[in-house]
Amino acid sequence: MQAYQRDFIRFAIERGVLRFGQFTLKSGRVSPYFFNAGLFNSGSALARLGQCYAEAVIDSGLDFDVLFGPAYKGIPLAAATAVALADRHDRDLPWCFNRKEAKDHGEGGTLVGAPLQGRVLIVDDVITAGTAIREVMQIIRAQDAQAAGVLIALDRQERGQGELSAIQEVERDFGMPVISIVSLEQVLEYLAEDAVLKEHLPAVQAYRDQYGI
Ligand code: OMP
Repeated sequence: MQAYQRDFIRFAIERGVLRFGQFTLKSGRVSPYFFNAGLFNSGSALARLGQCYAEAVIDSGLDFDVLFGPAYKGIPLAAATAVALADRHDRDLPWCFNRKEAKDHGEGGTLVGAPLQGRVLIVDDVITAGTAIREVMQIIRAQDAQAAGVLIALDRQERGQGELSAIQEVERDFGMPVISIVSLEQVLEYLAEDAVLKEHLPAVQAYRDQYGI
C-alpha cells in the first residue's frame, strides 16, 4: 500500500465516509461496511479527495482527453479531479457531466460542460456490482466517444454477475481499465494494523468470503 492510499483510508474513516456496521447495498447485499463519498462535504475535504483521484490516475499512466462525472455523485468528483490535475500536475483538461433529466430550454440537452468526445475518463465513487457504470457507458456510446477508463475511490472487490469481480467484468466487457484509489484489500490491511479498528476485521473478512473474489 502506498502512503497516499493509507492517508486516504485514514481520512475517509475520520470523515465518516468509510463506516462499519450493517448496510444494505444497491445490489441487495448486506454489507458490514459502507463508503459514502457524499460525506467529503467541505471545501478542504473535496480538494483533498480530488488530489487523491488525480494522484491515482497519474500513477496509472492512463491517457485520456476529457473527464466525465456521471450525475449526481460523479459530478463534484470529476470537477475536483480536474482542478487537482490542473493545479498539481499541470494538466488542464476539459471536463463535463450529465443531467439526469433533459432540459428543454436554454442550451437544452443532458450534457453540460466540455464536449463529450475522444477518450473519456469516467470519475465515480464506488463500483460494487457494476450496474451504475453500465448505464454510464450507454451515455458515452450515444455520443460516439470512447471510454478510456474508470476512476473510482473504492474497489469493493465483489463478484459481478459471474465468477469474476464486477470490475473485471467491466474491464472485459468494455475493454478499459478501472483505476481505484484503494481497494477492499487495502482497507483490510489497514484494519489489521489498527488496534481499535481491528474489531471490524472478522465481519468484513466474512463478507469478503461470501461476495468477494
Ligand atoms: P453498483 O451499481 O452495484 O456497482 O453500485 C455502485 C453504487 O452503489 C455507487 O455508485 C453508490 O451509489 C452505491 N454504494 C456506495 O456509495 N458505497 C458503497 O460502499 C456501496 C454502494 C452500493 O450500494 O453498492
